[in-house]
Amino acid sequence: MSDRIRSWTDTPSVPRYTPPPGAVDAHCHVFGPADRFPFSAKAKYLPRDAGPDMLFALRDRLGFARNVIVQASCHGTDNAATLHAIAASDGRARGVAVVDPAIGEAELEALHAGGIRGIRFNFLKRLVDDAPKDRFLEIAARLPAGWHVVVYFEADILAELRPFLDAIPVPLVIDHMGRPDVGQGPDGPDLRAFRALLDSRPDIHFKASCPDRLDPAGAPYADFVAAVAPLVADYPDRCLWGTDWPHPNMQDAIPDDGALVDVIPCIAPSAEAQRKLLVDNPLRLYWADAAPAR
Ligand code: 0GY
Repeated sequence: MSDRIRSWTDTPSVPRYTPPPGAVDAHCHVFGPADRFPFSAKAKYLPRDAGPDMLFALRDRLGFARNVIVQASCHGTDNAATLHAIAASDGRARGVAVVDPAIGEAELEALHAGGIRGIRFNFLKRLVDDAPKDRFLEIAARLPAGWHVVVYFEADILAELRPFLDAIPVPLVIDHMGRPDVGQGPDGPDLRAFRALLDSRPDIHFKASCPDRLDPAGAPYADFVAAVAPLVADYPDRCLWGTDWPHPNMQDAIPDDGALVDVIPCIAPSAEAQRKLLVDNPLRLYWADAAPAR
């Protein structure tokens, strides 16, 4: 058997919580299949195949309608696996690409036609060798209309990143709220700094996601809920949610996707907050041109 890593469970529980019609899992990935879509020579981890059939089966099991597929770092800047999954989704997936900042206009247009609506800048040193801020700013300035930038960073570099983030001329989506230490509580320094970022401009969204990465105590993720629920309450039109399936690099603490879904009503208690988090906000960012039926 392959020694490539498996970071997901094949037997997630069915959640007790039922998402509203049209709900979007706005942060997930596909891996391969590697015989068709080889991993990058610079990949920092080599996962087993987790292709679109598996993703869409999970989507249905968890009660979601759509996916936003984020290009995983193990595929580098070759977005073919992500585009393949979007093409297989029957209009129910869109995506976020990772591109070489030197990418040409025709390639960007081809990504748009393939369902891509944003690009991701990854600042995690364990995932990427290089995050050239000056070149990122250049490409951010020439994205197709309606696109945004997704940024992945950890809380300890937020202050250093602020001038860069402030200079990005398109809307931002911050992965996993910039990975705050949720053990500090909702008023701890990490979330205070993150709120200051949100308050600095109105076009920053965040993914209220990844209790499994942020709360080592595990389900029901009490520290995560205590820290994140106030953020969702205070910024109801700026939050997204995602499973993060197939949970890259989580092979030592594989989460139960059903338990992750059951966190949603704890961070977004009302039906209105859930609809914004799961339907209205992601549709505005990813399906603005399509106005899909709920
Ligand atoms: C995530 C997290 C991780 C990995 C990637 O692109 C990736 O490989 O995003 C991680 O290891 O923290 O949220 O998808």
